[in-house]
Amino acid sequence: MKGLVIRNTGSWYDVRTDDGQLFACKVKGNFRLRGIRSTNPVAVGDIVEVLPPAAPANGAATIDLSPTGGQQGAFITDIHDRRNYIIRRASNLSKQSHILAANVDLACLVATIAHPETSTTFIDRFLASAEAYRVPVALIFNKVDLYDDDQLRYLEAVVALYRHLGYACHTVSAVTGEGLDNLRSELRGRTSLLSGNSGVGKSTLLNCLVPEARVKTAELSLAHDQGLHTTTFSEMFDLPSSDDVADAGRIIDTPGIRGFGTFDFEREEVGHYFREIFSIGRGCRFGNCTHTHEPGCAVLKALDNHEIAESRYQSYLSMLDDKDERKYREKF
Ligand SMILES: Nc1nc2c(ncn2[C@@H]2O[C@H](COP(=O)(O)OP(=O)(O)OP(=O)(O)O)[C@@H](O)[C@H]2O)c(=O)[nH]1
Ligand SMILES: [Mg+2]
Ligand SMILES: [Zn+2]
Repeated sequence: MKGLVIRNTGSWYDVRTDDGQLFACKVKGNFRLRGIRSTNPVAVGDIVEVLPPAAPANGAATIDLSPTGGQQGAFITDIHDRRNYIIRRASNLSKQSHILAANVDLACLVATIAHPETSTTFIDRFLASAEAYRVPVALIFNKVDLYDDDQLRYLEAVVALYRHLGYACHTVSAVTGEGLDNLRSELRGRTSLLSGNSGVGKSTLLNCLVPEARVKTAELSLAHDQGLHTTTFSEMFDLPSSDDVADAGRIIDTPGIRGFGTFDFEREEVGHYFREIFSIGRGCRFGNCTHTHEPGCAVLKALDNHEIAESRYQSYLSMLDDKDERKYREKF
């Protein structure tokens, strides 16, 4: 039976089959042979084959249900080919990866200018990873209700930078509801992932968009700006449809992440994942220019002329550094 993985609790996977049944599945067999070493062989968004539990021999209609309501005793026996997936490496040194979600149409990064602050390096690493996996992205700047004038000005500059690069940007507040209608239009008809640091309001936003979800969020507190890692597993929800919108889309809430680990790339490839560095870099004298010291480097020239943002270039350098670090450690 074919189904969609909608929840990964760590102990089991909830799968909704085409006929609408919910199964709490364990994984049968070894999917690790498929080229990625990941802590979770199956991810939310995967299309899988499910082996339902055997019917009780005596005909008694007792089905054990999991705490989330799925029928227990089912197995995932196969995973259909993934259109794409978003992966996160536990750390730069780790070969182990975690698949955040599979088969997504849009990866949304929820970011905040303050309470807590999302660094531009984090944003750029997320964007670079999405470029590498060819997944469209949108940036959602949340908590606009909290910002003072300086922070609002900074927000405006950040949004202008990313819009100029061609990324969709939304400024929203999960508390006042500002910007949510535009966001709903962006999500319509697509399967979207919500990612970002802990505490930026992913789950709070999800509860606004899907009121019946009622997922757990952190207690409102002004004392701490740090996230509390409230969400501990990924889960997919259907956005409510209406008379004029048949398919409002699906949205996946994920646990907050501290850093966005890197993926495998070659040094001269890093620039391919920064749109403006890629296009301006075509004018460099050397085809394998790393845009750090080479003569005739068009990127360094554009940086001097302020055609490339300093923050973007710093993020680019930080990803180059990762690569160095790994090479160094691998040697020893
Ligand atoms: N003022 C304000 N507070 C918000 C907004 N969105 C979320 N919050 C608060 O921010 C805190 C963290 O929200 P969560 O939704 O739990 O954050 P999360 O991103 O899901 O965090 P993790 O599950 O830990 O990754 C909570 O106290 C929310 O009430 C917003 O737009 N404005
Ligand atoms: Mg959460
Ligand atoms: Zn160059």
